[in-house]
Amino acid sequence: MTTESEGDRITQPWGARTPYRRGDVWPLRVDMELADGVHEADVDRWVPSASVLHSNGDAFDIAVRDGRIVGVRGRGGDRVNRGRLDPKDLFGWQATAAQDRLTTPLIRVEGRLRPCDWDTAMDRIVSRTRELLDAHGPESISFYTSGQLFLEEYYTLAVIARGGIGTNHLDGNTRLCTATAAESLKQSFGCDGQPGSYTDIDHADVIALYGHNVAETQGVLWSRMLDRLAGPQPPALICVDPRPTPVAQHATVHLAPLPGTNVVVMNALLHELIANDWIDGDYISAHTVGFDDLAAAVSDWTPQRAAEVCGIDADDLRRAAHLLGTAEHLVSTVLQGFYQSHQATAAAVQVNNIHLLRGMLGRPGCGVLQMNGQPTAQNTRECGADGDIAGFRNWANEKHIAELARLWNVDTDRLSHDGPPTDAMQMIRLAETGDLRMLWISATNPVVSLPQLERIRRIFVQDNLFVIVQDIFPTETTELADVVLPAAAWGEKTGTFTNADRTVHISEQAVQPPGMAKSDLEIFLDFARRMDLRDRDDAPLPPWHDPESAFRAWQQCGAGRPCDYRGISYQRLRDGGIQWPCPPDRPDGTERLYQDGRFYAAPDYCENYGKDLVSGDPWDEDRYRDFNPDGKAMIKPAPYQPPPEAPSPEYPLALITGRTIYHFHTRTKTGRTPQLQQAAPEVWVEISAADAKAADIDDSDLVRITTPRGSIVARARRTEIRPGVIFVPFHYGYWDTSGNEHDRAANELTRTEWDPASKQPLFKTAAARIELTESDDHR
Ligand SMILES: Nc1nc2c(c(=O)[nH]1)N[C@H]1C(S)=C(S)[C@@H](COP(=O)(O)OP(=O)(O)OC[C@H]3O[C@@H](n4cnc5c(=O)[nH]c(N)nc54)[C@H](O)[C@@H]3O)O[C@H]1N2
Ligand SMILES: Nc1nc2c(c(=O)[nH]1)N[C@H]1C(S)=C(S)[C@@H](COP(=O)(O)OP(=O)(O)OC[C@H]3O[C@@H](n4cnc5c(=O)[nH]c(N)nc54)[C@H](O)[C@@H]3O)O[C@H]1N2
Ligand SMILES: [Mo]
Repeated sequence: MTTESEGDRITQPWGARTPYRRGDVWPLRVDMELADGVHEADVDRWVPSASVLHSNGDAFDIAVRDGRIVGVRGRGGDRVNRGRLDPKDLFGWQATAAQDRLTTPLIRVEGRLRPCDWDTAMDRIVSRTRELLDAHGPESISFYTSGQLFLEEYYTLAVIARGGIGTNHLDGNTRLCTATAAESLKQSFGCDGQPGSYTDIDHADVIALYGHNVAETQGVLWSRMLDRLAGPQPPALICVDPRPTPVAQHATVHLAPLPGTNVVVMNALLHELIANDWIDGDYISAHTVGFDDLAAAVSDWTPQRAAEVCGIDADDLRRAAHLLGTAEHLVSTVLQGFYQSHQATAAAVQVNNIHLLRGMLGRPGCGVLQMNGQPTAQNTRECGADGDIAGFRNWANEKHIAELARLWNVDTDRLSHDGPPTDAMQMIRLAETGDLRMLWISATNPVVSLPQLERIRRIFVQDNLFVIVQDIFPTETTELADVVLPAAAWGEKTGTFTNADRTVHISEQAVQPPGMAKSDLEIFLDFARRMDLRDRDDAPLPPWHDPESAFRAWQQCGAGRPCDYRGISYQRLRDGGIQWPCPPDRPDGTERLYQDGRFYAAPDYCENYGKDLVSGDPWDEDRYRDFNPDGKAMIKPAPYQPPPEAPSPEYPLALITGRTIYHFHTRTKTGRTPQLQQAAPEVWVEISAADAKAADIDDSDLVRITTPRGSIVARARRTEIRPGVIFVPFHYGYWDTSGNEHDRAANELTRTEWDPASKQPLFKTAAARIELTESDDHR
């Protein structure tokens, strides 16, 4: 075992290599970071937890000394990270102790936010909720939550919103994040739930990454890949990304398509698999429906034709297809370069199709990871705190609705289900039109993260919209709120959450929250009690009172569903992560789904009845039963459609947005972490040498970037990005932690536009122009 203390993990984000060979167990490497002057022996207590700064689920213990968090140490025994930590894991814990935490509730009085006590803030919320329920009914009330709370908190909120208040307007920022992951899994396999496992990396001979910069966004998973690359029998890597990411730099084949043309890349790869007969006919006929339609749909997509549309080399496409077609153990990962780009669900489903055509599922080394991004996004989805309903149930299946009503002991008609649960983009639209009058935001910062910010600000300040924001810091969004509620952060509360490969971890309270801050669970339960929400027998709804009792209620809700947690307990989680499904007769959990070629797709069991991938029109039960009576995996093709906003003479560049390894989202935590903030203090724009030259721009010049929605100023950074494309990280809001304002938020530029099937916004498809700017005054 190597123990890595510090080193320079800012310049060496992935640490030292521990090479291993195919089929071996990934070696241990325990990483640790402690506050200056603190040694391992000085630590009073180690409290089990996992990272909340990405979806990887890196497990570690929090070091506590004198009632304060003083560091973290990776858990060598955990299946996910085998002790490793990435830079945000190593340093990010410092943020919760920042001086400017929210410590009291705030209410708006004569235009200004003023501190108050909990009774005053909650009374204001409860009286407004009651007024709105009386005057306009439950559909005037909405909740916009997160992918960063705990399972217990989402389940509680779902019961309150859907079973207590009776509104259909509950979604998470997971809509911006993994709505397409969930939708693509439902479309192909009938239900959400990651087929693959991280251990598949240990066995793969080809790893294909589609729009996924894993090196910067799940650094420990990338370390696993780097260690395979450094060992004997390294896997081949395929990278589909317009930028020269670290993944692209290590790739055997790098395809850099024009943004918005992913479906064409995929159709050409599928064309080649079929044309060369690199498919598993037995698997296809035994376990799938829909192959003939796919074969017809891709028959014209020769590499030559696709290469012209995507602006790439046809031979590169052929080389990638050859690797995919001849792999014996293929792992694919998909993330925002597909999910936030044009034809998101359509493209993500084609990755599933490759695995179905090749029969590469449910065996070691054969897995799809339709990745998550946020640490607890999987739980938002499974608890039904997003546009799904709890336990991956089907809102259009009366029996599923009746099951939920029974579990929650409420009348079936309390659960609004005339249409699909409202998605976040539609909720914002309803707020804009005035139909929605209360928006309760928890653990998300939409005034930086939603597209077209000028519009979002305009909507949030409307007089007839009552905005509640529950956060741990003041943000661009709390600034516009009517009531602000101070929440306890990670490390200050207990709960469980599930990573991108279905591994559940526990995170226990290590220290006290500051001031009057309370956990999100306590806040939601307090609201339910003050509203006097009741079930059919007049008992309080929800009936639980703390994290563990909420967890036990959730176990009942997930019983018999894929997200079955019955074999998991807080006590067992203290020893390390466990993968669901974990029914009582399989207490060690389940490494891979679909090992037996059986899917969660039976018409009576599936999570939805499917959709048209292009228009998003939902199918009804009859159509689903016709297409897939036996609940097999579904192969669905998608025709290409050109992106909605292509470069033009006025806006000649394709603008994409995304992340850097050092920051998390709107930087409320990483901007308050000295090492991380120093590593990436300001916004920049990546531009190719050719485009920079054409616009007379040098490295680190200040430039103005303009789209039809707005403009921002950033420093130019010349890279090997594909010419015609520019990239802006979206981390920098118009505020900084000192309260200064800047002209720099990427979402001033993005469009109000979404994928019709998953309703995920297109943060990676817009046209822009760029020019030198003289102004340095906003720095
Ligand atoms: N350091 C860090 N890690 C994080 C996060 C963070 O903020 N910071 N956030 C977490 C969350 S919530 C998420 S969702 C994940 C996101 O993780 P990723 O999806 O890996 O990150 P992004 O940078 O958003 O986008 C990935 C890549 O998509 C490429 N791309 C853009 N447009 C297209 C396109 O049209 N086609 C293709 N093929 N590629 C395209 C971009 O060049 C970019 O490199 O990261 C998680 N981990
Ligand atoms: N242009 C562009 N826009 C994007 C993206 C992109 O790639 N490009 N990516 C999208 C994606 S994938 C995502 S996930 C979103 C992320 O967007 P957001 O969710 O808006 O970003 P965060 O900064 O993570 O906001 C989380 C908020 O919750 C607070 N918080 C943290 N912990 C707690 C807690 O325990 N309780 C409470 N109550 N609050 C807490 C934090 O302080 C912070 O204000 O952005 C989306 N927007
Ligand atoms: Mo995300």
